[in-house]
Amino acid sequence: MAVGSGRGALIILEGLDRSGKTTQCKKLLESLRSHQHKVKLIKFPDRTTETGKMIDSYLKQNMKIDDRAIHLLFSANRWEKRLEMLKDLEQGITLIVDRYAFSGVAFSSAKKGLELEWCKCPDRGLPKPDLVIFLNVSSSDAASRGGYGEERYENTEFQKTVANNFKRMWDEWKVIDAGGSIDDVHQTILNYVKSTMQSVDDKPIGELWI
Ligand code: NYM
Repeated sequence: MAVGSGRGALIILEGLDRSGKTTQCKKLLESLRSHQHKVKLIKFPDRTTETGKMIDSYLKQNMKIDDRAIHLLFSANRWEKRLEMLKDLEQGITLIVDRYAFSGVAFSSAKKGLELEWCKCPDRGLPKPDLVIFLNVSSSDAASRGGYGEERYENTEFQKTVANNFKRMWDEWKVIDAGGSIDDVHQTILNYVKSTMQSVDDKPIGELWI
């Protein structure tokens, strides 16, 4: 593959908490970098910005925020990165994104009274991913991987509802069995990512859910 031709690809990794997304994002970054691709890793929520600090405080259970208000904050946390993301993509940088609007919708709509369609609205128009990879792990397997239960949402019942919500959106995604070895999962992801990077070329960047 020619390095540096065309725009970058927008690659999203999604999954339940403890599905191995963060490990896989880092391995993907290292692997693409070692082959001289221009690539960046970003993560949502970005806990460093002002909205991100409030989100962090909410997730650590230090602050209560209304369900719809926190949903909008998570969305704002993505919108504030939009211009930077578009600039990077146009400059040929591939973006690997650890969670995106799909997490926003799957987690918020697991709460009573928040409809999936309502939850999608604030993120309509964000840069549209060229590839969404979903790391599929059962909620009980995810729970048995370390560190579970420290933050808001990290309990098996809630994650089951989140998993069902993800399934309502996953028709066009690459769903990968995340129960395999770290290296096998990595290879599968890498193959999908490489073919997506080759295919984006100079195709215009789409808008999500429009
Ligand atoms: N989360 C993440 C949401 O509820 N809405 C969102 O829009 C996003 C991006 O935040 N349990 C949830 C999913 C996770 C938590 O994510 C923090 P992470 O990847 O553990 O930092």
